[in-house]
Amino acid sequence: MSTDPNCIFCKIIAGQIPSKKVFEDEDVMAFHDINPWAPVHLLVIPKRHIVSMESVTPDDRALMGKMMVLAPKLMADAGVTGGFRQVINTGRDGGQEVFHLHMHVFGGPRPWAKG
Ligand code: IU
Repeated sequence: MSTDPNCIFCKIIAGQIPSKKVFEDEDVMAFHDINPWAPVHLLVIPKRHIVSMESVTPDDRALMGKMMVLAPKLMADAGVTGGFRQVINTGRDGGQEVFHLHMHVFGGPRPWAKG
């Protein structure tokens, strides 16, 4: 499993930095965003250090599918009933600030937006 010792999300996965974890298996982890933009704001990340969607290859299809399909379960577990939004920011122009691939999952009553 490739990790980056300087990556904050790799440190979260390793438990070196605490997080409010809601899910973990051998491939992925999900936790509450530290600065939520929505009533329920989760991040779903691969455990392997992947910098961004620009680094994803066809070999990552199953991993990306797992992350996508996890969202409805996590939202249901969080009590979100009115729908949700999944967002992946990629690169500087895509608004990516943490360079370990992550999928935002936003749920809860609107209005809300990235602040
Ligand atoms: P972005 O897609 O790279 O812009 O989003 C990064 C998110 O990671 C952002 O919403 C931060 O609040 C969040 N985050 C976090 O949850 N915990 C951290 O230690 C750090 C960032 I650094």
